[in-house]
Amino acid sequence: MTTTPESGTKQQGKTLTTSQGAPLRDTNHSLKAGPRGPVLLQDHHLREKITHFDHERIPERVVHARGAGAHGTFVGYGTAEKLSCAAFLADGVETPVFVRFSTVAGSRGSADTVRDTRGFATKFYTSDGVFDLVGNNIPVFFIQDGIKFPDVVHSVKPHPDLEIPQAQSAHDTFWDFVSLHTEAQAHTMWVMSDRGIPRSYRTMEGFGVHTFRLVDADGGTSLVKFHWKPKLGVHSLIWEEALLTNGVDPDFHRRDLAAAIESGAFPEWELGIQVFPDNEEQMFEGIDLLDPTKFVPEELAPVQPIGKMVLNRNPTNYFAETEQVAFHPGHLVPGIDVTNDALLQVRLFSYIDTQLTRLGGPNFSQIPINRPHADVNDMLRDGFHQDDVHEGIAPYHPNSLDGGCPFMAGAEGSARMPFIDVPEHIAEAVKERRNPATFDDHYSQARMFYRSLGAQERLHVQQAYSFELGKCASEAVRARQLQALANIDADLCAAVALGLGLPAPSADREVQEREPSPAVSQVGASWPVDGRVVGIVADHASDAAAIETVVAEAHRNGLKPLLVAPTGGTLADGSPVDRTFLTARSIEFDALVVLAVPAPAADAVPDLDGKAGTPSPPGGEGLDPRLILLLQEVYRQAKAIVLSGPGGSVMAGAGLPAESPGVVAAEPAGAVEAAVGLLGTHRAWERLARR
Ligand code: HDD
Repeated sequence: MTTTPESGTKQQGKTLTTSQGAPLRDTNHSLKAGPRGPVLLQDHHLREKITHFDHERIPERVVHARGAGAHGTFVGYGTAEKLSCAAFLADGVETPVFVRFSTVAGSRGSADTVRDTRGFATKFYTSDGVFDLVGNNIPVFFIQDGIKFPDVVHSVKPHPDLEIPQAQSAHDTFWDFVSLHTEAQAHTMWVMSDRGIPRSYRTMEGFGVHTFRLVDADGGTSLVKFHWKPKLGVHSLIWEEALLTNGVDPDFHRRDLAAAIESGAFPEWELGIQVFPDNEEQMFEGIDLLDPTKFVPEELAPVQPIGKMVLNRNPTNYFAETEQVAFHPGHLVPGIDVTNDALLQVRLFSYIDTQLTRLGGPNFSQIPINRPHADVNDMLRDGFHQDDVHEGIAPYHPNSLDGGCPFMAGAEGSARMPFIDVPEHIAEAVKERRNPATFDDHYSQARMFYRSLGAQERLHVQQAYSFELGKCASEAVRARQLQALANIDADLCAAVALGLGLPAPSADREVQEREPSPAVSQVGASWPVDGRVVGIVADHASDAAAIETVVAEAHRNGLKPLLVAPTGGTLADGSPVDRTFLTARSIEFDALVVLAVPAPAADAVPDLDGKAGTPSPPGGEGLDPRLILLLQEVYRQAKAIVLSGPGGSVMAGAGLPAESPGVVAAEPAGAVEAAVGLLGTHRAWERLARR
């Protein structure tokens, strides 16, 4: 990782100065009247240092405050050329990008693996200016109209009296809102599914959510929905992992993204579009394309790939890049336009407005991370934090004094292709505050999504609702949400009601049946394993050749090996121990290869995290209790376990069945191959189904 103390900075080998460049001799003592004080007001360096520090923080984002960013490249396939004249979508065109992933509800210092929607915002620095695709990892949104955004956000944020709970939806105000404002039910269903706790930013799909409009070179238009498809497939944590991770490594997603890039396992996504005719109805198969609480199943409109994004460089400075990056759904380029989706239209106002407070004025697009790579010749002037030294005397149009410049795109003298607002016929309309009738169905897609999941995933949804509602104090809120679940699926409602100890209500309305969409399930497919983490349990007596072989094979297969041993130090092959039994925890590993069965150390240092208190199952007396805990957790989390050499006997000692899906025996030479075979499906799903 780049954050080692040894890593260099531009200041290495340089002399410390004030912000004005004056060299300094001492930054450890303030200027005083004698060694015992008082401190003198004239100490400019002291005042500058403290004043700057006092103003180091800027307001965090009102939503999506916690995030991680990365640089990369997007390459167009040219497959969208017929539909859009956007230059960056043309065949082989390479465009630099910066991506910021985020959670929505939590503050900047909250944990990564809470149950929440994730942001997936991409800035394309195209030759025609910046295009921002500001999406989420869930294809539907809570609300249909942006005017409700403050309401939904206030409901999920901590209660205003004590600012509790942080980064959680499991509390009364959130469920009060979503049970009253039932258009939020579909999005909530996705968040209660495994999608709400991703394994990694690298294993998330991304969605533009809204319907956008593509414009071709002749002005022809089509409606599209944008999708990011991860090379590694969609993969989530299970709830136990998410909870443990919040405590063990709150930076889990940040670290995973940075470590993958650092190690060369560059995260990749394909950008794809679902295409619909741009007609007056703006409907597709009974789905209103302007309703952002609905998605169009891939089975009805396939996702057609139009380009590939690779993230290959970590930020150099978190604040300068990840914190100061400013996205805006209105940052569009010729060839891509918005639709009348009322959620999108309100966003067009909100994003620029919020930057004025967050980044301190109207010139935030001059901050390096926000600067377009295309030529900027605007007539915007002055304001706080103005970095440009504009020349000329006529920042107005038309002018004759600055040679009539800058020219209008498309006019004589300008080579640039203009952004054309699509001429759209607005039907004769009455000014009013209401939605079309097609927005009234709040349940059919929640039901369809739930019924499209695998049995294990449905169980997780039941558990998530039971947990979240179980944390609500108000019985009226719990009962009202149960009514919404009754309209979605009677079995789901019954399972949650059972957990809450409340009666399960019957549906109080007819809900339209929709065909299931198997594409939304994570169960069943197999994916590449790049950058996945394999823990190798060994001890100081383990065979050097076996360790060497497993580590080398892991690297060869693009996995990240971590050597786990009872204590630190160096193993027989000369490799340093990466994790001791004290510092290792199941959540860090996607698979475990057990090469040794270390006995409890007689002189073990008293174990501060209570791991030593794990009871030994019958037959496990000879095993280190911390290894038993590790195995039990990895087993419960349905991760691959490969038993090799002396490691073969360890399952019984940990009270676990040796014969189980996802548990295999292999020689050291074949151990990693066995793990890779199991890792492709992300989990031993059958093991979860057994419980
Ligand atoms: Fe938003 C940030 C995604 C609706 C108002 N939003 C923000 C970010 C993402 C999204 C990924 C973080 C960007 C970053 O990393 O800096 N937001 C969405 C999606 C939505 C959506 C996918 C619906 C489909 N948002 C939405 C509405 C409003 C906002 C309806 C307001 C009416 N969103 C904001 C904001 C934020 C923001 C307050 C906070 C920080 C920022 O913009 O720059 O303006």
